[in-house]
Amino acid sequence: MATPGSFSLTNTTTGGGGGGTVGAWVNVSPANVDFINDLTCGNFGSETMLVDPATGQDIVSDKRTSYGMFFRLAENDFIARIDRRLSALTNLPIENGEGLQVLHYPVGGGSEPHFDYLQPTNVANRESIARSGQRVSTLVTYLNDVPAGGQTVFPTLGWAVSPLRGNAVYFEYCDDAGRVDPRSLHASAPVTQGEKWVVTKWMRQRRFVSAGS
Ligand SMILES: O=C(O)CCC(=O)C(=O)O
Repeated sequence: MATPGSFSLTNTTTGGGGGGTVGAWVNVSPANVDFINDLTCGNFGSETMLVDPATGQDIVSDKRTSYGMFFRLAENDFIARIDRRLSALTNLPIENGEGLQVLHYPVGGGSEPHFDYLQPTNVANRESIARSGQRVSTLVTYLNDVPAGGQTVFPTLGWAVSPLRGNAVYFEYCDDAGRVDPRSLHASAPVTQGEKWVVTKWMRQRRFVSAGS
C-alpha cells in the first residue's frame, strides 16, 4: 500500500462557463493518488447512480457504465485530510461535503450527459434537498492517465477535459438563491483504451445529511 504523503491540492487554472458556472483544474500529489487507489481495493462492485436529466430520478442507468463506491465523510485519517483540503478549496464547510465517491470506467465505460444537481421531481430528491440543500459543486479528480477517450465533456459549453493523473476538474452550478445552471450538463466520454479512475466530491448548500441518518 502506498504511504499517504502530504495532500497538496493547488488551484492552477480557472476557466469554463462564466456566469454561475466555474471551472478549474487542480492537482493532487502522486502519493495521494496511489493511496486513494489502494484504499478502494475490494470495495467495488456496485453500479453507480446518476440523476436522469429528463425525470430528475436517481437511476442505475444504462447511461453510465462504471463501477463505484463511496467513502463516508472522514471515514479514516487520510480521507478526513482530503475532505478538509477540498473544503478549503471550495470554500465550503467540511460538513457540507458528501462522502467521496470513487468511480472506475472499463473500456467502453462512460456516462451520458447529466446534471449533478438534484431535480425536485421525485420524493427522494425533494427530501434530500430539504435535509441538505441543493448540490452546489463537483470536483472530479483523475486518478490515472487514460490512453484514449474518457474526457469529461460539457456539451453546452463546448468544453472537454482530458483525464490526466492528479489533475481535476471543478465546476459550480447553484447560486445562493438555489438557482441551478443547466450549462453544467456533463458526461464522461467512453474510454476507448485503458481504463479510467476518478474520485468525485459533491458539495451541498448545508450540512450533508444522508437518507436514513
Ligand atoms: O468521470 C467523469 O469524468 C465525470 C464524472 C461525473 O460525471 C460525475 O461524477 O457526475
